[in-house]
Amino acid sequence: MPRITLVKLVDYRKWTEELGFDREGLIQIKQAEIYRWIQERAWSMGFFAMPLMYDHYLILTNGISREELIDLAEYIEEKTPCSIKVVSITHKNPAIAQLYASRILQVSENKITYIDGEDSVNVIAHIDLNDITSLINETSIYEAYLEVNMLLNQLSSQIYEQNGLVSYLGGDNFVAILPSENYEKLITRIPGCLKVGVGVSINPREAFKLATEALTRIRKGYVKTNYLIIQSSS
Ligand SMILES: Nc1nc2c(ncn2[C@@H]2O[C@H](COP(=O)(O)OP(=O)(O)O)[C@@H](O)[C@H]2O)c(=O)[nH]1
Ligand SMILES: [Mg+2]
Repeated sequence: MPRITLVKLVDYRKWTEELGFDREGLIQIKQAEIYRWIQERAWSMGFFAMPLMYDHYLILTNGISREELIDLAEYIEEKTPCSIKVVSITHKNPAIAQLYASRILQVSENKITYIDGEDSVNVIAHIDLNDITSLINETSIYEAYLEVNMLLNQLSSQIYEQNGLVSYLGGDNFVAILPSENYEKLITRIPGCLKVGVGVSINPREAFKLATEALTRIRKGYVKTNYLIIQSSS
């Protein structure tokens, strides 16, 4: 099962309001910095952070110990203008894990909640739209951006209904965190205009690497389908 860690920046709104009206550029700069720090630390530990709303982050943290979670939380808190609350939990369905984590963030007084579980496989899909470059050349950058937004909307709703989570990576690339069981059927239902590289590993960073490798193989035409799954050999 994947382990997700949800990080909430507490009193973020209060911090934004204290900046006065001439603030939006400063907020954007701070958000980019916070995301960078969280991703840098998460990636160096073999994890991957998905920004959700920028005052909440979802980090794939399979294998993190209670002590490592405390260290990570202390590091993030040092780097943010507000205090934080974190919840770390496993569930075979990432969508359910984040539901539990969201409730716990709401009701618990604890700064750090670590729930023991079975940290097993992560199933990560690196998803890419076919030929965005031609679409940009034939229409315009803004119309291509609208298309990517529409697809992100459709895909994230479809995958959430099947217990997975999707986030935007930039360009025409998305990442999906899929359920650790029966994910093959879900993958085959993804629209044919998308290429879906899937990596399966205990380690989130390794799963992402395999997903990107699978996507590259599809791009190069090594497979006839719009998806490819690569399992970790270790
Ligand atoms: N975040 C991320 N973006 C990528 C990656 N590969 C490509 N892109 C983005 O996608 C754009 C289009 O690249 P690609 O999908 O290969 O070309 P296409 O065949 O014309 O869709 C690039 O300009 C990047 O912005 C990747 O691995 N990660
Ligand atoms: Mg593409």
